Amino acid sequence: MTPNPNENANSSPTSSRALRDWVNEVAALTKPDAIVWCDGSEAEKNRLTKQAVTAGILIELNQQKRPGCYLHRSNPNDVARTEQLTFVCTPNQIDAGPTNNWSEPVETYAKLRGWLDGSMRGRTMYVVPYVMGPLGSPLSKVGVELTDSLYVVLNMRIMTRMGAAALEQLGESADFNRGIHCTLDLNPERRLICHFPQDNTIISVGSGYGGNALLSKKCFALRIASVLGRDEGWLAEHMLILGLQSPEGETTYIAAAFPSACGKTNLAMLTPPAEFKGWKVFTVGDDISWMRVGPDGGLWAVNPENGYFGVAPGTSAKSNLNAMKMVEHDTIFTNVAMTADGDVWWEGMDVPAPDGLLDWQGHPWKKGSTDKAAHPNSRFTTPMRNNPAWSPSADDPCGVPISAIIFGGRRATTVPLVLESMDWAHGVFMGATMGSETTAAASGAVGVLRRDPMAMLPFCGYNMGDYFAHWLKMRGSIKKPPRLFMVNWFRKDAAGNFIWPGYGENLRVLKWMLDRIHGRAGGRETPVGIVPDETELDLKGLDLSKSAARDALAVNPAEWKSELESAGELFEKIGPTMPKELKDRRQAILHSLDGEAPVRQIAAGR
Ligand code: GTP
Ligand code: SPV
Ligand code: MN
Repeated sequence: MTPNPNENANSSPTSSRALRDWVNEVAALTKPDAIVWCDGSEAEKNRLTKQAVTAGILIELNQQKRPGCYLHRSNPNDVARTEQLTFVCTPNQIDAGPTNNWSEPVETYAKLRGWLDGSMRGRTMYVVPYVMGPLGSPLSKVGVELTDSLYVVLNMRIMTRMGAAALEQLGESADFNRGIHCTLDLNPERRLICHFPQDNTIISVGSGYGGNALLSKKCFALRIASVLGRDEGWLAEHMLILGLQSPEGETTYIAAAFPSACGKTNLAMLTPPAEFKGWKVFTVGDDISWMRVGPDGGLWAVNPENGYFGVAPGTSAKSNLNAMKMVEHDTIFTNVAMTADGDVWWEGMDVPAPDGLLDWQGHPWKKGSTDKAAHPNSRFTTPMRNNPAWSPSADDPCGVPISAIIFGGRRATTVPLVLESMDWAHGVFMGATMGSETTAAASGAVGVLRRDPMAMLPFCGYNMGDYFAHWLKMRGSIKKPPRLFMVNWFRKDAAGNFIWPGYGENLRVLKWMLDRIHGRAGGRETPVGIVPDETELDLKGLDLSKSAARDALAVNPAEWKSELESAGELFEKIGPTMPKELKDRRQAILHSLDGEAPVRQIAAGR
């Protein structure tokens, strides 16, 4: 190994004394053999990639077929976020609220310090400075992750604007998120992901996987940032951001919250159906949105990230062509299957499983086996600019103006394809009562319905009742509020098949939203929101029967009553911080579901 001139704590490249002191302090505790300050350069990437291959952390894939691509196999006990091991450590438990795991900060720091003491002996500690948001934007924030994982460094390099540019943006300031990540021995007994919002600090130990270990993502950009947003008057959300350009050339930006593995990456870069000539979708972001009131009084959003950490299974040329193109080069795959010639494979890729496949754990995989070859939460890490649909506005320091916000879950029943809220508070109610079936993105049972308000249940860094109140309060500062919608791509028929074809066809639903926004479409007003008639949705060229379309759009009062009962249980659980306005809204909707004529036609422009 060639010696690195940076491998000396005293020669730190930062002019922030606070950063220098903190790095020295953590190094004194963890006692690494070397410290490397990452500069984000190509040379550094090449050097660290080589080291990772030599160490067996990365497997070089076929460089003719997939230049710059590598495979990582994580420890089989470490393949998804672990919500039960994720904590919000505020001095008072009420500030974390009943939907977060809480632990007392002084005790938690003491316990973690014990685990961290000498934990990097024989290892290198990498200092990873990064910017969340466009460089130079007043909306952006700096974080620094200290990690002993090369996999984390190489992923952070893709996922964030990492290196010298971040130190430059930080300057002499002491205002940065402090993230400490230590792999330990990957023993689940010594795995904890702890957030200290009052100190802008995260400590994650014992996991090397995704949202547990790439601290920029769920830990900083959502859990910590949601607290910053509460205090500073903005929103940090689990939302994609897309630009939808009409054939006339007008672009409308939409943000959408879906729980993990429920379709954000797919919607953010969808390919319009053939019938939608001249329509284009541009991706600003696929997972996280930071939104503030802009100078014009509208809501403006930036994507804090610089890359995508996307779900592999189900990704095919048919479902998501842009994703297939973007993972052709310079991508790190995690826990996918590997072909005999060093290429990748996963379920739902729409190419048959080849002979000689190795599964995600590196074992030979037999054709016809009921075991998955790729892990259901296998992923790719890809630079944003690899996406053919990448929107240059993703780099705009001002962000993009948001005209609509969508909430959506994975629901086999009850929730129609699309619903528009009556007003902001009703939209907040829709988001607050959202439910979704659990997925492989988090460890635990899959397919269990749970309330996941605004897709933030695992990611809100403070009391959920206060979070709802913050959303309600935001209305007061937004002069031109976006319209709020709810969608469900996942409703099933009696035979258990998805009714709606989904993916690119979802553009048809987005178009109805645009038509609503611009006063061109009507709908039916039901107690739970406005739904289009099947005649109001543009279904030209789609192989979907009239009755299937009706089923996709149906609002069944009996189903909705039990839906609202279940939402009521969440409201109860939240307790004293639960806003009265939302509780009253629930009562009012339940009441009108019992009414005589719960549905009325409304015209375009209303
Ligand atoms: P995270 O990265 O975990 O936050 O997930 P995500 O919300 O970005 O989900 P993603 O787009 O990666 O999709 C997750 C899974 O849902 C994939 O297997 C997709 O193929 C599938 N999926 C996405 N969109 C649709 C859709 O419109 N219909 C159906 N049936 N499946 C979809
Ligand atoms: C999610 O689970 O919502 C993800 C993947 O986007 S992770 O980075 O692991 O959180
Ligand atoms: Mn996500």
